[in-house]
Amino acid sequence: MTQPSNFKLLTNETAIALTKKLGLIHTNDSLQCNEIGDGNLNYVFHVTNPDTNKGVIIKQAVPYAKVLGESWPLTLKRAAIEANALIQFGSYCPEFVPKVYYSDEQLAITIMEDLSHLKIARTGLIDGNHFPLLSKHIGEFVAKTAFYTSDFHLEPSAKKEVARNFTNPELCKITEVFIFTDPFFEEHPGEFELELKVAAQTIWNDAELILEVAKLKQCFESEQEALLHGDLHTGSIFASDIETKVIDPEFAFYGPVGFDLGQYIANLLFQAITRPAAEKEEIFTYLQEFLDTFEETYTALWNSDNKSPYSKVDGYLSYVLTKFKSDAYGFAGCELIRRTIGLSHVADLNGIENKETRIAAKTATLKVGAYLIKNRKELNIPTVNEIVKQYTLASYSTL
Ligand code: SR1
Ligand code: MG
Repeated sequence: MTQPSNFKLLTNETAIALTKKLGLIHTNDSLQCNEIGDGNLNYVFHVTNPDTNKGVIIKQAVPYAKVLGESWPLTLKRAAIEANALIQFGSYCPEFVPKVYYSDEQLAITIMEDLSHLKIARTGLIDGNHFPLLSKHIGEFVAKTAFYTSDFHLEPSAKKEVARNFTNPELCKITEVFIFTDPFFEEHPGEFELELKVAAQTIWNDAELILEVAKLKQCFESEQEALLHGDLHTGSIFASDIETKVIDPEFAFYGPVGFDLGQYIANLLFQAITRPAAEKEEIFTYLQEFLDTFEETYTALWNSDNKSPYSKVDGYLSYVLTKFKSDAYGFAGCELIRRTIGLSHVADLNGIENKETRIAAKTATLKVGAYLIKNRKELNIPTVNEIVKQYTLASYSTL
């Protein structure tokens, strides 16, 4: 594989040397470094001063997708896209993204704020931690980034310029293949347990569903509504009970707003599906708070900062919000299905040790996913709540 001539993989030693050279941690003493990357694509070095506990994170992309192996070459430009997206998002809501200290396009490196005092939201939710502000923060984050990067706020030519800088075909291709295509065709099987074959076949043979997925894929590929994070699942969010930070926007591109909304919704739904009945309610509160905050924040920005000559036209805002939400439920359905019978499974489901319970949870996930896709235009959170309860009860009662 050809690599850019200046590209060199970091080691713990060179990561420390770079941190010292840039003066990012003031010390005369020795620094420590661990490679902590557990994601699908990159290496992540955590450099710290053990005396003060001050640290930085150095993220380095490699010229292929780690999870797929060297046979899937992948642009190093994604590191620059990620750094630029963090900077852009930080200009709208600095409280919700890590600070970027340094980036090097040749080495595909971004050095950023150490967030190790926080927990990855997916892990925290699985462990039963409570994040009372998480959904309010993410709702505000998506509303602000979606509004400020759209044609409603930017001059159309300025927006096209930003969109050009965030053209991200290789990372979009991962989504197009692994979320919108492979899980829906029998001839492109993903990874899943044999016991799910019948449920998977139900998806592949559902002509109505497949047509709706085709429409959602078309929406993802062709609509340039706003600059998206592009991979806003709960593994891309650090949280505590008071703080929330969105990380990893290497999939950032101009796309449909519902995609970011839908990713977050789906990844909360894994929790709603897998939790015992009494603990599901908390997740539905998160979902409702998320959409409420998104809508309130977006509406306030629309009323104060919308530059479109049509902004005051009766029904226009409502039309836009309704479209975002129906796209969101559809995209959420695709995400639920791909994390179950496609690539890149989630710990919420795979971490269920008892096989029968795990298969029941995955079967319910597939059914909820298909329902969201087909009924996306009529949905709201209370209805989704009912559907999740019905399908989880039905799947578990067949045990
Ligand atoms: C090949 S990368 C697999 C998945 O990991 C990322 O987080 C995205 O969700 C992608 O689809
Ligand atoms: Mg990621």
